[in-house]
Amino acid sequence: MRSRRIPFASVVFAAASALGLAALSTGSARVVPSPAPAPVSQAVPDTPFVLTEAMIPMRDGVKLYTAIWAPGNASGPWPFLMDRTPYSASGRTSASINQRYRELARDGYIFVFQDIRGRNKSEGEFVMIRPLRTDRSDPKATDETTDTYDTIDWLIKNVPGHNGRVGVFGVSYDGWTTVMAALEPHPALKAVSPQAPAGDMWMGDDFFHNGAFRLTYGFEYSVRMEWPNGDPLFRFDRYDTYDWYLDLGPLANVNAVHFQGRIPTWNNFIAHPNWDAFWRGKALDRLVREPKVPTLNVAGWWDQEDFYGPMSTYLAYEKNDKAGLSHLVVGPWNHGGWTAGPGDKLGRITFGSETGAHYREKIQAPFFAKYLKGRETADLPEVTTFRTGANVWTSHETWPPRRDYADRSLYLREGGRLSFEPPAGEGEAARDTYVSDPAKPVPYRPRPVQATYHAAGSDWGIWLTMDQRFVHNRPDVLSWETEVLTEDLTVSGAVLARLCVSTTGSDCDWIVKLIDVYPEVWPDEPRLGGYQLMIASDILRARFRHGFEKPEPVIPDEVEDVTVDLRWADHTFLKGHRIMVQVQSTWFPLYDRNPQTYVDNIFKAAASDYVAARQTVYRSKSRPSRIILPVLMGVRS
Ligand code: PG9
Repeated sequence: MRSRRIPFASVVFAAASALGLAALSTGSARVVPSPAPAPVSQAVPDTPFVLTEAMIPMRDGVKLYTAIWAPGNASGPWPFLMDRTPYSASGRTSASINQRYRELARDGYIFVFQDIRGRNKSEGEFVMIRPLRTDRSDPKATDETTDTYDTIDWLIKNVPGHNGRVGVFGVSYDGWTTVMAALEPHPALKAVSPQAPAGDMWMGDDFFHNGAFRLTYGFEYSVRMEWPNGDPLFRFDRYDTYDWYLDLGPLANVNAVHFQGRIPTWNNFIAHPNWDAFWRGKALDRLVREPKVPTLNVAGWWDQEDFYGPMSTYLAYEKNDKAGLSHLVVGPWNHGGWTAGPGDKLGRITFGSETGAHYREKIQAPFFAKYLKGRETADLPEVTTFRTGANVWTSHETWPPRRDYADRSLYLREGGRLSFEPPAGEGEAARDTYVSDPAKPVPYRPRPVQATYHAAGSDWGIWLTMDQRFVHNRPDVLSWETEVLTEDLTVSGAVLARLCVSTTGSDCDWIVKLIDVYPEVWPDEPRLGGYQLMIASDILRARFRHGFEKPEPVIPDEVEDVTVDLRWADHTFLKGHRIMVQVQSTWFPLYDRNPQTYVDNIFKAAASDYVAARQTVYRSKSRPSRIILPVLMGVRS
């Protein structure tokens, strides 16, 4: 291995304590005004990074390709910052490191990028979200935890110019490897930042949500990662993949027509349709016990891939975080949206400040500087969220916040109304119905639905912020909305839908969307007049309504309470806006179509199993349906 050492006048970046700004409100939440735009100084010259490449041996002899980029214009010692990835550790340049990691690069780190086992230039076999090794007595047994340990050990012993401290960070898959790195940390590992880690692929991240299969992502991602020796992107012969997936027919056709059993991850979907040991053994919130090193968990409110992962991992750490090592930051971002660009908007929605730049300069850089460089920086709040709608950064003592918030039920009412007053009526009139037809599923985003990784671009990254009017008033989408709000209403914490429902089928999906409806006249941006912005949304596959490990058929026409977990939000519905709830039973092709006839394994359903069903949502005094919102007390419509 070669390396270079050249003296360098360390650029000391003065980390302002933006997070310590004076609080505007009392209680457990501290609301700070959004900082002035463009906080990042562009005046600091780039650091010339020098590359060293190494094949680092693991305990079983497998060698992993590692790119080590050290500052070439100064003497250290520097800490290491490592990203372990399945997406290629090579191909970076000094310029691209300065661009992507500007705030960190000018602080001075040795950046390390490693191809995980079986990917790109590394040896060994790739296993999608590799489970922990089972035989702990075998000194040669490996997993991502041991691979990180062995890599850190090698770096510390072989790379000159370091200060003995290592940080690990990464987004999504790399966020997952970051959590694994900290499970059994090497003594030199001093800080980690798991960002959008894929936490539980069955419960709420890329491949399933609450047991409903994420068809587009499950199909397209597993081809990209596992197609044998071929073109990594599936060649759809339709631009609108809504048509392509509909024409595909039952899921069994994927292997019959396209994969022929050659994609291991697809075969695992078929073999493990329920929340079994296969999925639970990989779920981060079941693997982590307590944070062992300072941890900065990062999530985006409109993350189209892994929102559940970072939130549930943080909550799992919190159960045993006696030393206060773990922190959470949630911003108005899509998947990885905080890593690049100003973050002042997403799709059509604007945030009034550069939230991504703020995160990188005021939160991430001081976090690593504190634990890897020993620099005095302002204390990081336990939880920092960007409160959407109000567009302010807020800090909390806990997540979900407790003090100052109370759960309030917003009831589905007659005439499409939504109200904090429960319904009084009974009988035939106190229900709404629609027909859910798997032959004509509701699109999840306006068509054409481009392939996730389409070379000419795709709206995949912004779909969660898209105007929901494109399905409003469809006969198979129900909507209820409040009057115009006369005061701001802030919700902060966990959001749940408790629906009282029935279906004529023996299985179905319930999809619930909590929506902020903008005023009709929106002078700054007229196209936002009446905009329907999703704040929280999710799906429940009814077979799992009594538990995720064991599916059960639905009894046709039996009325039951079902809970759709809409996860979390921190949002102010501003005065002049309305709150809307939409309910539907297909969300295609994001989710596969539920046949609506119970079969043991939907991956094996026949075309004849797919039937239309009449769905009923009750909203009577004895059978209320409601959304439970954690409302900031003293402020309600
Ligand atoms: N969301 C991607 C992913 C993570 C983990 C497993 C499968 C997919 C990613 O962006 O890495």
